[in-house]
Amino acid sequence: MSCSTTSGRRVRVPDSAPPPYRCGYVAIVGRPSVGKSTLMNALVGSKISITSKKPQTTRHRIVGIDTGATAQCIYVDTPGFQTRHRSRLNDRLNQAVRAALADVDGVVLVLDATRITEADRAVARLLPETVPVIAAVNKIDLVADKSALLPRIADVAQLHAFAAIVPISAARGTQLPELKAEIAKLLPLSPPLYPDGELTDRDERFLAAEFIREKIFRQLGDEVPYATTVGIESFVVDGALRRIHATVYVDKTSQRAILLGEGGVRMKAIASEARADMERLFGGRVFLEVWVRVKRGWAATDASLARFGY
Ligand SMILES: Nc1nc2c(ncn2[C@@H]2O[C@H](COP(=O)(O)OP(=O)(O)OP(=O)(O)O)[C@@H](O)[C@H]2O)c(=O)[nH]1
Ligand SMILES: [Mg+2]
Repeated sequence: MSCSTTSGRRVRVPDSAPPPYRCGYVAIVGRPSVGKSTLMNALVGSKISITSKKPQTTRHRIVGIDTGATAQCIYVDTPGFQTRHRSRLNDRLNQAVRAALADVDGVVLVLDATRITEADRAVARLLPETVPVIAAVNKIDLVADKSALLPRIADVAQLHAFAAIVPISAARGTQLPELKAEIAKLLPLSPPLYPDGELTDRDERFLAAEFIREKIFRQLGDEVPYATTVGIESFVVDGALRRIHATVYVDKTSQRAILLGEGGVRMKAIASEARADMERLFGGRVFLEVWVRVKRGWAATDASLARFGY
């Protein structure tokens, strides 16, 4: 290799060529609530995918892009694979998981270090034989007695012929560099597919709707979040300000009342938290107006689900 000096003379630089660049797609799969979206956000270093304590928070395939000096990894976050409750929406979510597994260079199966369940075994059965899979055993911060991790990892090894098993804490960032190093080994040689700085394939409209849905999942009880979807009526960029009008659709009048809260206080709190997330990610001020409408049976037919982007 030669390079110019400030004096203009060319000198030989003795070091070897830089490592070749790697780039590829990696699907993040697992049963509901194991921490898939938390992990993707931590790997990308930005909040792209919404998270909550409630299972089935994620309803879409969402790409998060991590661009480094030697590799670009394009993560595909997926809905939790649901084995317990059959519904049209759940069937769609499961289809999204299967589709995400079809065309990737590698897979990260996320598991919960505190328990391996039948639902984990069901997801493991979906894993393709031809694509390498890494097991990320998450939430190790919840395992006080670290000696309990060894038998757990032995259980995990029974699920599939993994390329690697890495205990991590996505929430704390523990062992994520080790996980990233294992993931990078799975990527094919390729120039980056996305420009540096691009974080996701989703647009701000989609992310705005998701942030509202996250606050509903976090602030409300067990019923309403699952009866809810969010549509963006208008999204206008006005200089540095974004003016966003959103509608939250619920299935029943009673759910509308719960969502609004007395005098609309609950909806106000939801909108204000969602707006803060939007301002952080979009890097500018947001004016957000949210309406709540009853749309009976929005999740009951394939046609209606498709209209809401599922
Ligand atoms: N203690 C602990 N909690 C975690 C960790 N990772 C995720 N969580 C929590 O686990 C819950 C579920 O996280 P999500 O990232 O939404 O899980 P998910 O697998 O994407 O869930 P679905 O999209 O619903 O399938 C949230 O309350 C997270 O804060 C971790 O490493 N440690
Ligand atoms: Mg998720």
